[in-house]
Amino acid sequence: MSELGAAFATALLAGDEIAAELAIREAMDAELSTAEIDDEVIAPALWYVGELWERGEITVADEHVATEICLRVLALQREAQRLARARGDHRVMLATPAGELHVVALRMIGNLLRDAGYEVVMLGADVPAEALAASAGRLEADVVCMSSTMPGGGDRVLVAIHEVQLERPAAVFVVGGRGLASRVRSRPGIEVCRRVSEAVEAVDALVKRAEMN
Ligand code: B12
Repeated sequence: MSELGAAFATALLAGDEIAAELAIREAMDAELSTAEIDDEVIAPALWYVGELWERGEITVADEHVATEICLRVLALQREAQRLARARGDHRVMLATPAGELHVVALRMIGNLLRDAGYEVVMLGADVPAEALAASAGRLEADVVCMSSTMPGGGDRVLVAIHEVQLERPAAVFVVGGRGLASRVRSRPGIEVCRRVSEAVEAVDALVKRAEMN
């Protein structure tokens, strides 16, 4: 916390908006609450700026820049909260297709999406296409994430997508894993990813696009 506070104060004094934003993003990533960030990072940095100003070590213009950066950072916090709340309105279902037992990547994705604010329903490994489709329909999944590691898995993913689309036409898909053949490509409503770290961004983009349609 004190390191983040120091980094933030240094950024304010340097008039470095990007470094200030990075410090606050780091605080948010470390799961500090908004109140903690306000009380333990932003306010002390401004108190320090005030002391320097009183002592004549910085100008009133420096103080104004610091305050302006803090106000922008507050807007950033609000935007992050809005995004997290909006994600909570969307249900993401995760499964591996029939015959696929490798679930580590899927579990990682489940954690990332949950942390980002999405409602996550983890079906786990080896889910037949019809069962996945029935769950997606009954639980009104907005997004279905699938992972496929074994050769031939791409075909099973495509079959699963087809079945889900019959039951739940509004659903969109994020898929990944080495079992996907090259013919499984990204197209409208389907995003193919190489790494778990791409999952949240991919789901965000698909959900946004689906809402615009
Ligand atoms: C653990 C493991 C198992 C465990 C799985 C346990 C479990 N609960 O998951 C068990 C013991 C069950 C298992 C079984 C088998 N396994 Co295995 N297994 C592995 C191992 C060691 C690690 C897999 C793993 O978790 N990796 C870590 C994750 C995070 O990485 P990843 O899956 O590669 O995913 C990355 C990307 O592909 C992407 N990604 C993947 N999915 C998705 C999805 C989305 C939406 C997104 C955004 C991204 C994404 O993100 C990750 C990177 O960020 C691998 C070795 C390896 N090289 O991977 C072998 C491996 C996958 N297994 C293999 C084999 C052959 C088998 C068996 C056939 C063995 C046997 N004879 O029984 C069975 C088949 C089971 C089946 N039908 O699925 C082979 C597959 C070779 C191939 N492609 O032909 C491998 C590569 C081992 C090897 N070198 O031979 N296995």
